[in-house]
Amino acid sequence: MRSIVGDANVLTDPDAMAGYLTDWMGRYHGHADAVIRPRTTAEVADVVGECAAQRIRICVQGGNTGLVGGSVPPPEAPGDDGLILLSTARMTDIDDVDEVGATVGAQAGATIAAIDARAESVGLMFPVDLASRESATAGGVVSTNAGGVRMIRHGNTRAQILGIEAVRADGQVLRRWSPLVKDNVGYDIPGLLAGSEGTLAVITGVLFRLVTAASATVVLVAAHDRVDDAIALIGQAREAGLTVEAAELMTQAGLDLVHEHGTRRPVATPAPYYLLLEVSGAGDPEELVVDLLENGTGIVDAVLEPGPARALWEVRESHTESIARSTTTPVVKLDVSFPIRELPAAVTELEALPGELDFACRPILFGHVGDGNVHVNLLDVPVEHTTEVTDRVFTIVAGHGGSISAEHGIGRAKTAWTHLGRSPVDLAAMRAIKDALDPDGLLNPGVIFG
Ligand code: 2HG
Ligand code: ZN
Repeated sequence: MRSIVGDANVLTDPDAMAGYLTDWMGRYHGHADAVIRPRTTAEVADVVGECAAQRIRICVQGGNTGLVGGSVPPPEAPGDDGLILLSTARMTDIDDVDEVGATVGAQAGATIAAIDARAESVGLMFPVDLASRESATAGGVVSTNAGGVRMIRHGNTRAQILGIEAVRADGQVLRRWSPLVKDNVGYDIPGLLAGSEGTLAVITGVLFRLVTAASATVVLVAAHDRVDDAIALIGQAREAGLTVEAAELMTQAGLDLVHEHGTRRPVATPAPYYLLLEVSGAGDPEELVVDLLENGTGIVDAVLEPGPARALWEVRESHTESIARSTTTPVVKLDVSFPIRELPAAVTELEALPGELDFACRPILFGHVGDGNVHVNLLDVPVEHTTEVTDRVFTIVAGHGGSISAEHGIGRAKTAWTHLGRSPVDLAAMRAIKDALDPDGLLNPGVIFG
């Protein structure tokens, strides 16, 4: 490994490796024999080829901001073969933007913020955005098929991929790198690698499509007594002729928590539910928004600001960190989704859940509600009750025809529950793909399949 990436990029000292072997929440901890930091695709290919020859397992890590343990290696188990952590931290190159085709190529370790800044420098926008933008990477958002706050407008990460470069488990480089938006020659391998969580190949580069940002946006936060009214405002905005750029639900409990950690309250009147909407529209969207707020059902208070309205977004985006700082035990974080029509009943059931448990815990619900996505965060859950509480949430999810993973993936956290979302035949097809592309099971062992 030292001869491939250089001495300085093979870490074996426990202190130097520590940050790579745990996630930032401190929930997942693993073991690796070394952390390897390649700079180029050729180096990744040599590293993976060497690992294949020696049957050494590989855990791939980008920004390590995933929330299901997918980028942290498994704990050491007796009899295990060797395992390296392959970090893409040094693979940060971003190509010049193709302004005519509206595409940009990036190495796997380039951050979302850096790719977006490159797009912005020519008046375009990277269509995936999320609170962890300064750390999350191209390879990471593709591996997890990240959703984020712009999904309602531009689709998930899979929808932004035109080409991909990845190193297969045997060390061969697979490069499908074409700006063609219509190109149906056989299987959609870039689409398959999106959401594969490092289990099928090591993504080294991605060719993304870019979009034109809305010329003027308005951000509003509306306080509601009823969750169904909050959700209905999204449809009312569309009916008013506005384009919905983002739609996020928050609750009083979430706002209280972020306020305790220094974020200002968006409106003066407290209410159980808040909807943050970012909208655009031809002409003057602000006029339409004023009408919307006057006519919207059940609005008890509201505020609006011209985009980007970072202070309003800060209220929403500081949830994850405030939760991490406040919980007394590792937070139980369950990223789930529901059909839109089921959302009001599902949110009510999720909020009632702590009252049915024989231990105390604090629920904080928020998320990309326009996509049916709710981030269920349960704070202070005694560690021994993690599985029980997860089961209870997933029972509610299954009861409403939802998904146990909306956008974070399966990682190590949800492997025991994939049967709730996929049939045995479907799971067997996934297993067959895994076995075909990684027959020795060297890539991200323990992720998705357990
Ligand atoms: C977000 O939407 C992320 O901010 C994190 O997906 C969600 O912390 C969470 O549960
Ligand atoms: Zn999210």
